[in-house]
Amino acid sequence: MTVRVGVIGAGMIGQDHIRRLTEVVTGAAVTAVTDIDAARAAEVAARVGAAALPTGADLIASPDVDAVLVTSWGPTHAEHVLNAIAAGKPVFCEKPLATTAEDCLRVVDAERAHGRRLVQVGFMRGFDPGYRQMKEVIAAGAIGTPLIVHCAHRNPTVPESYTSVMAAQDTAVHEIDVLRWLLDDEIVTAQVITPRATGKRFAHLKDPQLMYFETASGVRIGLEVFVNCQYGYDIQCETVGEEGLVRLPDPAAVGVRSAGRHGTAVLQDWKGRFADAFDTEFREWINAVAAGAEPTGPSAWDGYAATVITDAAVRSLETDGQVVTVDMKPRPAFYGGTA
Ligand code: NAD
Ligand code: ISE
Repeated sequence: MTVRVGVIGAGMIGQDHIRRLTEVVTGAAVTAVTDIDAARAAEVAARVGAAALPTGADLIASPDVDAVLVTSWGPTHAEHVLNAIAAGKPVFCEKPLATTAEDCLRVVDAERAHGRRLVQVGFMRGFDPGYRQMKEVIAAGAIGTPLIVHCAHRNPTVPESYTSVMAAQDTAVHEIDVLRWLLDDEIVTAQVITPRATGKRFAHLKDPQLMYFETASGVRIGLEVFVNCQYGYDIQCETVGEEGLVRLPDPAAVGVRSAGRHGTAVLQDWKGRFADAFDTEFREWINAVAAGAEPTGPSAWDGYAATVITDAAVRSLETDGQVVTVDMKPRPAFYGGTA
């Protein structure tokens, strides 16, 4: 069976996922595209022989759409996801699930009322081969009980539109999601400290930022977010346990010896760094939809959790580094919890 996907939002990542669904993943076709920029929707739709539809609501209602991909701007996500749930269609929503905790909970409540999982949130790190190997090592007990995680999330530069709160909401949110999954633990406090700012940033931006998180079991996570590091896109993660440590590998790259130096290139963006993860994420999502099964990737609850944890980090940033307790509801049994 070919899964017919409708795409809401034909911007940068929407176009990359359309390419992925049409050229990389088998068993999927993109049959409809919409964007508030109608000319862009028409152009992108024409490239893959899809229909360009006027609105997200039209696309979700279309009989030619089996499953929905939401890649529009974050503040519009909740509306489209809620419409897809109301139509009973599987929906993959790029991060964030919604920009407020209240909207995330509306999605959670709607999905629970529907009675089975329809929503997958586009946190892709858990599909990366390196993170998957780290999880296997930790779960097998090979490093003993995890105690500390050291992380860095560096981007070469960001545009002027990137603001200080986005360090948590847009950037650190990936570590927040993947570390909850990696440690199988919940984050309960957040603290954000701002060291000396780099001169190579737009003046309004606090960059770099040091973020500290504590989990329910007492693991301490330290994360450097540095989005104007200049040299490349660099993701580091090391988990220290009672009996050893496990470190995320750098992506494989050829070593070059020339002019008296030996080195490897550093990737420059998330698209290259996580290309394999995105491909696997969509292969597994399409396989689940084709089988009529529930999605296995990050859930609406994970989307809610990521939002309330980033809210705590933002409150810490705005209160000069106070330790902020995460205000999370108890996890419902529907999402593997006890409430
Ligand atoms: P973008 O601005 O390039 O594209 C967004 C598109 O959505 C634009 O074409 C815009 O016109 C359209 N749009 C906005 N509101 C709409 C609506 N209501 N209906 C239809 N179309 C609408 O942005 P982007 O970089 O592609 O990011 C899109 C989403 O993907 C964001 O939520 C972002 O956080 C997420 N993202 C995730 C990752 C990741 O690593 N997983 C990376 C980049 C972006
Ligand atoms: C961007 O939105 C992403 O999702 C990238 O993975 C991240 O590295 C970047 O900082 C964000 O702005």
